[in-house]
Amino acid sequence: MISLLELSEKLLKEKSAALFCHVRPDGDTIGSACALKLALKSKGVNATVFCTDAVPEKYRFLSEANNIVNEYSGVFGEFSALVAIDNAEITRLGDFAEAFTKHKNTYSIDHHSSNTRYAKINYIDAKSSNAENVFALITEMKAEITPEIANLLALGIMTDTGGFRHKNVSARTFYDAAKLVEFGADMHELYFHAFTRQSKERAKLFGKTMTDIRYFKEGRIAVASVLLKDFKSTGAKQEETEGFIDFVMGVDGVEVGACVMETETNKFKISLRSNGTDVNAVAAEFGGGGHRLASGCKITGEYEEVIDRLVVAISRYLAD
Ligand SMILES: [Mn+2]
Repeated sequence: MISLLELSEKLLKEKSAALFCHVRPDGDTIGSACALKLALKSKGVNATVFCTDAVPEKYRFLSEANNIVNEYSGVFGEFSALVAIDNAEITRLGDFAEAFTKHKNTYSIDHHSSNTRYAKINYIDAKSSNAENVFALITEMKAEITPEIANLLALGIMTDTGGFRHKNVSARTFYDAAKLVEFGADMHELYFHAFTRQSKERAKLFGKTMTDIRYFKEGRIAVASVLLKDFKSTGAKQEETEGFIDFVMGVDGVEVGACVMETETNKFKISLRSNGTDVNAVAAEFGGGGHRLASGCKITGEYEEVIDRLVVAISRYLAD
């Protein structure tokens, strides 16, 4: 793998860079891409952030998040470099994946251990968030860490660690967070927007979903389901299910939690969490992936059949 120093030197020699968030963007991909954009611009590299999907409402309090481009009719050949940020697989770039594949100078900066090394230059370090990788990179670039950049990076760390609650949190995570506070990150404001505030519609969907959690294997597996009809009856949006899975993991006795979301009729996007069981392996059985304790996949089929297949797969990896 390329070193941080080499990566920094190479990027700073670029004339311009298109940075790509992943589909259904989260705080980490948005925060780390926008932070890198600002740092590159401060060093004379023209940069723009792209994302196939719209930025969720809750991240729009960060002004830079509103500059992310969702649709582009131009040719990416205009950019000397294309950089994927927090994308474990090329398909995570959505509509921009094809342009990325065709470009001759591509980078990937990511923290997923499952990263498929689809770019020409890959910098993959399995930290708790990709924002920590970008923080290290910006520091290496000797770009000024403004309060705005600090806020964007802190958002990435905060959201990918579930508010410093996930098992991926280490002392290193807090060192980085502490440094970002020194650079001006406002943890209270970030936490409020990322985790506390919600729409009335989301509050309603949350209540309904948690009332109907299904338990399997003596309660060791918990499945929260959000079906199309639930979105319809509450008015909540799909992006608003973020955080549901963390609540499920707090139920006594639960070792593996799943949030099964119907995205189109009979198409389900599944988020998996565990406190030890290898859910990366479970997700891989359905063509998905992620981390050992947090992963995801997609399964197509009738709802009950999907639940059956999922529970059978999880059960195989549960400890005896
Ligand atoms: Mn991430």
